[in-house]
Amino acid sequence: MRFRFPRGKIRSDPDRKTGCGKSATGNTIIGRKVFESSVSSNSQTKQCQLETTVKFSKEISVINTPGLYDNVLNKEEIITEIVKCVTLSSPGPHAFLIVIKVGRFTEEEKNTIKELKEVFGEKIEKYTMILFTHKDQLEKQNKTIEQFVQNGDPDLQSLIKSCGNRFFCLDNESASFPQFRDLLNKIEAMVSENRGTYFTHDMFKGTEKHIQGIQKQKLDKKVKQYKQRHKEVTQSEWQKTYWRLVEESR
Ligand SMILES: Nc1nc2c(ncn2[C@@H]2O[C@H](COP(=O)(O)OP(=O)(O)OP(=O)(O)O)[C@@H](O)[C@H]2O)c(=O)[nH]1
Ligand SMILES: [Mg+2]
Repeated sequence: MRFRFPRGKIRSDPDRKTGCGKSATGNTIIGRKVFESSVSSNSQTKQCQLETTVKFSKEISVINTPGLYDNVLNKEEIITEIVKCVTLSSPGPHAFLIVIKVGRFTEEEKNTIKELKEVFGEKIEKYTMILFTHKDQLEKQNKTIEQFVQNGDPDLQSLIKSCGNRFFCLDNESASFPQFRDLLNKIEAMVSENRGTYFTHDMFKGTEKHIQGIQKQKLDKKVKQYKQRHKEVTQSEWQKTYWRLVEESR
């Protein structure tokens, strides 16, 4: 599937005062400010970025992406970046986190899982969790996230339901170790439910189609030439190179 939106113009989003906190969430998980996160009425993150940390003797990689409803990039550019993120996490991600700011669930966000399924296929639901940010704002109202969800928007409830009722709420402003540990436990519970499997390419036909659109033959040729010239490359070097070749093949 290919998405087409008029190019060049910033789509105005009256709801967008700042981002929902994707980059800030990435920083909380990594434990350092590695992703640019700021208050802005225009979308800040335009490219995927992979960062890795080691916690509890485990290597944790986080890939930050632009928002699905970014108001600077067009839809095709966003989908390309998000598809790229799945390849960056080769052999595949264990978890997708859909980040939503507490108290702000826009019309566009209601379609999130539908759009992700169109690109990545039905199985993505098994690997997805809803991650709310701005827990501090909820606490000011003496509300728990469970209360917020129970008394909240039915569309939000059905989004959570479609993701196996998995959700978590973070305060990125005062990112603490217990929050990180609890989030990691929740993600690991989902990984166990999936018996440790990661989300792989053959699970999503839409992505394959998308990549085919990027002149697959031209790409295959470039990959072959590169591999002939470079016999030993590390996985992270290869991930970077692969996407450079994808860009060159467009
Ligand atoms: N109070 C509070 N502020 C937060 C929280 N999470 C994020 N923010 C703030 O919200 C603003 C936007 O956060 P970002 O992480 O840049 O949002 P984003 O989703 O990455 O935005 P784009 O990359 O532009 O799509 C920043 O000023 C963050 O400091 C939170 O849990 N509590
Ligand atoms: Mg960002």
